[in-house]
Amino acid sequence: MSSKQHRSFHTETSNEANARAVSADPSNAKYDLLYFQISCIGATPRHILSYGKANWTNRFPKDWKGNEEYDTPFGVMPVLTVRTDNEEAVLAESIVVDLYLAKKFGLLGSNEYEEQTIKAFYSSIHYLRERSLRRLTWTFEDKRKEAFETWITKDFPNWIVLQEEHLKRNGSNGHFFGDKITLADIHLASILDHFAELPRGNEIVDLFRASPLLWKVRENVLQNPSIAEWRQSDEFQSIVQGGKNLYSATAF
Ligand SMILES: N[C@@H](CCC(=O)N[C@@H](CS)C(=O)NCC(=O)O)C(=O)O
Repeated sequence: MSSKQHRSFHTETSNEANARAVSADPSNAKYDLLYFQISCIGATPRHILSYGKANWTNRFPKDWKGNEEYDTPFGVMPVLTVRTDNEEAVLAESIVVDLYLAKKFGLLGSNEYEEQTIKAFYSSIHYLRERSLRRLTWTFEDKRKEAFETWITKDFPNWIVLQEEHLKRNGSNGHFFGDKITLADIHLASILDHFAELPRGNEIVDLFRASPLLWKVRENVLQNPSIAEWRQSDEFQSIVQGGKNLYSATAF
């Protein structure tokens, strides 16, 4: 067994100092997002940080296995470091990072019911991606084609039809809940970036494109000027290419 230990949540700085860092007003904080140079889990926090016009940087691991992985609590990314002038704190796990940033940048609605409902949509979107990672993308090599057929004919269409009911009842306005961009809308646009990087991913994205209600959500997110600016950057393009390169290993 390795003697190396993963990063602890008990740090050299006090719990109170860590709390001050994560509670800092976003205008006084710098955000550092550690994640692979692919979209997948990184897409949502990157979109939120862009949306919020945050002072933020991407950090791509350079020496992950056996080294940088130990600077994370669970040996996985994303990991978000929040820095103020005097303090810094680290947050781990995608759901935690997404919800934390969404709260900081006003993407969880304007009352408790809106917040919990936006989180419900977020969770439904999240698990579509997470289950597809396990059962479609990284399934057994000899099962990939069969898995793809099942997902493209059943799992994705069923999910789309169900979400369309909710989108209609929200007024077909291109938002999952309410009348402005929320974490749920950003998460949908983000998982579509992930699917687009997969082999035959265009066929998956086309299913969503064929749903005007869902596609309108994506369009609303992409039309946000700060998000549009991020997506036009060379770094964004390098991430998309990174995803395509990685997932080409799962071609069938
Ligand atoms: N439960 C974690 C899972 C994160 C995860 O699996 N991240 C992958 C990349 S998508 C990772 O960092 N893998 C590195 C490794 O397994 O060595 C979360 O949701 O943040």
